[in-house]
Amino acid sequence: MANKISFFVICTILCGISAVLGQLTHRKFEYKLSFKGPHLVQKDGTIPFWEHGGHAIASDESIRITPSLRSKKGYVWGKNKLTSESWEVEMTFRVTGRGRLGADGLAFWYTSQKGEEGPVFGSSDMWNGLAVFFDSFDNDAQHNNPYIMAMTNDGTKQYDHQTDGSAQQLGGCLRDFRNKPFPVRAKIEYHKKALTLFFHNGMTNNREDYELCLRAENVYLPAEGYLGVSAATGGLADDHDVLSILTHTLNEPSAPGAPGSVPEEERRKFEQEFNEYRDKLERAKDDYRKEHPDAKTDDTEDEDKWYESQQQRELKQIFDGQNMIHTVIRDLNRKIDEVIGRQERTISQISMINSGNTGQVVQQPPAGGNQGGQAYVDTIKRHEVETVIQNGRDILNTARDLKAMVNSVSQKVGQGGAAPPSGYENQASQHEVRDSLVNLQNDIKHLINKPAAVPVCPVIETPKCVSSTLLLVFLAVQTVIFIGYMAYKSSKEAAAKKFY
Ligand code: MAN
Ligand code: CA
Ligand code: CA
Repeated sequence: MANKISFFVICTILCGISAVLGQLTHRKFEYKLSFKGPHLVQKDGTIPFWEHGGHAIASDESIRITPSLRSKKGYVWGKNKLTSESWEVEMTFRVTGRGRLGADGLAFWYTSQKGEEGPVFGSSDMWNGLAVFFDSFDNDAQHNNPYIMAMTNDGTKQYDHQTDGSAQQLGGCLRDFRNKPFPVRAKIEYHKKALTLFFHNGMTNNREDYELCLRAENVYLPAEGYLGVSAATGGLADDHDVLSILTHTLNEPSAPGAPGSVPEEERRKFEQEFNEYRDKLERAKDDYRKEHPDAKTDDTEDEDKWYESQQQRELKQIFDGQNMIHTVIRDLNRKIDEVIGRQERTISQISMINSGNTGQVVQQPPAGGNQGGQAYVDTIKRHEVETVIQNGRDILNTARDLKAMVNSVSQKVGQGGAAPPSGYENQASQHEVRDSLVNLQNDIKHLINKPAAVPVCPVIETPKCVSSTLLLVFLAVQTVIFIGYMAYKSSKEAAAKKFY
């Protein structure tokens, strides 16, 4: 059912189009009378179907008819003749210059003979055919340039450059075509002996932004002609660049023998053939359906199955995008879970170590992979540091006491040498020394026992402790002095006994 409806719709549209076409002229692009970039020139610098000369320079994108240098003339001419009665030429170009004023302008030609380098915008005067001038410079000082004008010539008239040909024109319009943001365009249409000139001012890039510049009826141009463009500079100069020339011939479809028109008899024959083929196809389809009732219906009947709508496409894109976001978020979630797990494991290990080895410096690999980084160092706590410092102070004080005691012992030894003491004094001294030694012994014991209760000195810098070696040295010195003193005493006593 759907295909029948669409068939009727198509038929109706086709009938409508053919009815309209019956009234319209047939437009045919003439590639041999056109040029357009890119790749405008061939390797040898020539333009297919065109020839250029004078100061014209062809590049890939455009033909520079004149550079913006003084007194230059250039041109480009089609090699082939335009032979159609009606035609349309669209010329895209730029006229650019740094000065507020530029000169002299550019001309489009349709002439029975190709022009040569000459005085009229770079081409020959006394032409036979049509010229359209884009006259930049106001030679007659009428403040009416840049100006676009059409002028026909039967080969007898000389263009009046000094008056800008104002008395010779077929028609025209005052339009500025210099230094526009986009290329400017002119569409020259010659149809049914009427000349129409449209102009696009290059302020937009929209190809359709044409406005009417002139229209003239009963214009009789040569039946055949060459297309050309020329330009000239004088005391002032502009770059004159032509980007393209696109030529179409215009033919009446009803005209017998007109290219593109189909005779009525042939049209009927084609239509009949088309109907026969269409009926045949429908019959073949019906037969197939009867033979294969289980077969899937022809999908072509339901175009929706084959094509997705714009809305469906957008929804699909949104769905795909959201799917991607979802996947990424899921991955992130997984990674965060991993990291949290590792952190928890590490924290529990640290707290275990802390509770089991209080005050010890613990080296532990960090959680969450800090591979290659610094080793983890457990820090000693403040109260532990204070205990260590206090111990150091105690040791220092004890050492001072020890020193004082040693000093007093040595003093006493010195006194003994100078004047031998009495027996009572000797005994008191011996007691004193013994007491001191007992005190010293206790102190040392105290010192030895005390560090066992406090933390081991950490690796980090702490106040200096008195080492056990130093203590032993002190002890040894003390013992030697004591033994020496005792020996001295006993020798003195022996001497005294001898004396008594
Ligand atoms: C000079 C002459 C003129 C020309 C202007 C502008 O005055 O060469 O012919 O039109 O410069 O270029
Ligand atoms: Ca002029
Ligand atoms: Ca003027």
